[in-house]
Parts: sequence; C-alpha cells; structure tokens
Amino acid sequence: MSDFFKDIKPLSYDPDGSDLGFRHYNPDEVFMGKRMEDHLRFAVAYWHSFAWPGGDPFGGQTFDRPWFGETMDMARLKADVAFEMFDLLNAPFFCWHDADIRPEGDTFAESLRNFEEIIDYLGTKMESSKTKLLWGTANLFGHRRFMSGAATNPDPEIFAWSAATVKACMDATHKLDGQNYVLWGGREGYETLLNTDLKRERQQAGRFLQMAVEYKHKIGFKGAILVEPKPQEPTKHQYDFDVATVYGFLKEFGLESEVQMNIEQGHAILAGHSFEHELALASSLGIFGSIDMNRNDYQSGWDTDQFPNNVPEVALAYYEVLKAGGFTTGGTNFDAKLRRQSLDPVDLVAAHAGAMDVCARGFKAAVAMLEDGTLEAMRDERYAGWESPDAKAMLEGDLASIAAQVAKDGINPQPRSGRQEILENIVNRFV
Ligand SMILES: [Mn+2]
Repeated sequence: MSDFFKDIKPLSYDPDGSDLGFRHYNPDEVFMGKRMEDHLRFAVAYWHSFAWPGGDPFGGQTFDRPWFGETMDMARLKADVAFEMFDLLNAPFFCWHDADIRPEGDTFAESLRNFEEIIDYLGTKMESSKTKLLWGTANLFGHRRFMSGAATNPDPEIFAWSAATVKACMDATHKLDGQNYVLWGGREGYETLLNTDLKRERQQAGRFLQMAVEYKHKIGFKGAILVEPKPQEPTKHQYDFDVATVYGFLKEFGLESEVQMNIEQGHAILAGHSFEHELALASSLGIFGSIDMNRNDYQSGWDTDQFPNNVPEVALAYYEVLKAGGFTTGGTNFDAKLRRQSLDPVDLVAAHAGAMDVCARGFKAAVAMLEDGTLEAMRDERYAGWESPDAKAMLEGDLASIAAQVAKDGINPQPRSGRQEILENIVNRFV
C-alpha cells in the first residue's frame, strides 16, 4: 500500500452524508431491470488521473506525484496508487494508453519489454480488485516521432512503428480481458494542404484500420473496436471529424459493421454538435459503442476535458444511450482531468465521486423520462402519418406515381406545431 490516499476512506452510497461519498450513485439500485453500476459502467482514465502533470500552454508541471519519473519502479508505484483509487471509488473499469502505464525505452524493443512487464503487473493487481479493463489504446501522438501523424504519416517507418504499437496494445488488451479496443486518431489530420496528400493519407488510414480489425479476428479478441471522433486539435483538420464523417470513412473501407464509436462530449461540442446529437446519430447508424464523459468550457473553444457537472446535459445524453439499448461492451469513461490548481489527492477522488453523482442524477432523470413515455409518445405522434398504408406505399413508388396521386387526391397539407417548448418543459420536470 502507498500512503497517497492515506486519510481517505472507501466511498459508498450515503445520500445524507457530510463527507466524501455518493449522494446519487447507488450501484445496487435497479432501474429497468438492471443495477445502476451495470448501466453506467464507469471507468477511470489512467492518463488524466495518473500521468498528466498539470501543464498548460503557459506553464509546466503543477502536480507533485511520487510516481512521476520514467522508471519501472515508478510505473509500478503509479499502478499501485491507481488501483488504490479504483478501490476507493469502487470503480468497475479503467482505461489506458501504453504510454500512460510504462516508461518509454530507448528502442521499440525496450518500450515493448517495459509495457509487457507492466501489463503483467496490472494483471496481478486486477486479480485482487473488482476493477476490469474497459479499453486499451495506443498513444500515437505524444512522442515527437508522431508529429506528422501515425497511420497517415508521410514516413512509412512511422506507419510501421504505429502498426507494431497497435499490435502490442491489442495483445495486451486481449490478455487483460478488455471489453473494447479504441483507436483515437490523435494526430491523424493536417496543418496545411501545401504539404499534404489527402487521398494518400486517407488510404493509409483506411488500410491501417482494416489491419486492426483483421488482427482482432486473428487473435480471437471478442471486444469491440471503437473509433473516437474529434474535429480539431491538435491538428487544424482532424480526419475523424465527427460521427457522420467517420461513418462515411467506415463505409468506404467496408468497416461499418466491424467498428463502433467512442463518443466524447467535449469532441462533440468542438464539432459544433451536441453530445446527444452524436449519440443519436451513432445509434441510428448502428455504430454506437461507448462514451467518454467530460465537458468542455463553452467559452474557451478548446478541449478542456473537465469533469462533467451539468445534469441536464448528462440527462439528455443518457436518454440517447438508453434509447440505443444501453451499453453492451461500452461504458462511461471519465476522460476528464483536474484543473491544474487542484493539487491534492482528495481533489482527484472528489472529482470522480462528483462526476459519478452527476452521471447518476442524469441517468435517473433519463430513466424517468423514458418510463414516463410522454416524450416518445409525442415523437411517435408527430410521425404518425407515416404509419398509414398509403404513406408506406409512397416510399415504394416513384416521383411520377406520387405526382399522379397528388393530382388525383388534390391534397392540401396543413402545418402542425413542432411543440418544442412544450417538450423542453417536459424534460425540465425530470432534471
Ligand atoms: Mn477531450
């Protein structure tokens, strides 16, 4: 045991408590026939909570963590502290990039040895903890070798390095019985067309993703392959802009039934969408997978990765998740980091506890909205005309046959209210 969280007791559901604890998140409470923990499937993100030093564009490290340092001893200490926090939070899942958990070596082979040793260490920790792996992923954006991208890099040796890294991370995810494998196109994009061959880079990215899917089947990994859209930052034009863009890409490379979406709240906002838009679209396309729960600052215009604290927003998101049938392999990953002045161990625990409570409140509101049924009844009523045999037959016809029918019937359609304010008022009763 480390003494990093020495004064902090394990958290539990304690709606009237005055100390750290969950006011709303009650893992065992059953909703729609399933425990809340099994609905929400919370995951702690290793990178923000244990690897991020607290820097911003104007200054470096603010966090003083005893495990900061590129050695294997430090990597093991980091894992010890991480699992101590998972246990305090009773967290069902965690997530990592390779670079979060192991020190970088001087060569690919040395980095791989470090990685495999830490994966075995994590495996041992998981044997005595309830916390499972929601997903693993490769950091193909942090090191300077990836400054021009990974799969889309103009240098084939970087493509090769990236492919070998993804293979190692998929092997490790499989070994730890991960539920998913995520590909986020960290620097897959471009800064200027003057040095960029768009068509070539798209082909490289498509083939890379096909190879990842082929490898999944080769090793018998049963989890889902997830792609995480983001429109901008770090490159000016990120290729995986949003759900619609990625769907077009998947169709082009024949991957739409192999790959699902990991949708992040902050990335949706950067793309000019709402979170629930991205969730609803992925669901309607049959590619909804998992979520990265966080929030962006609405004024700053970049990806601030703050812990969620807006219940009405979260409620509308879980409403779409529930309408999509809920999570299967996916879950709620807190891709969120402390503000850089939040230095203390208690800040880290409280940030997660509060986020879990915000999600629980939003989730309960979403369940209540669904069970009430008014919203869905009003939506159905709006489209009720399409249930008539004539309307259905129209979609089997053609323009000429429709025009002939219109001439015969002499129709005169009348506009009907969309009821937006009434619908918004109904939502307000639940949040
Ligand atoms: Mn983000």
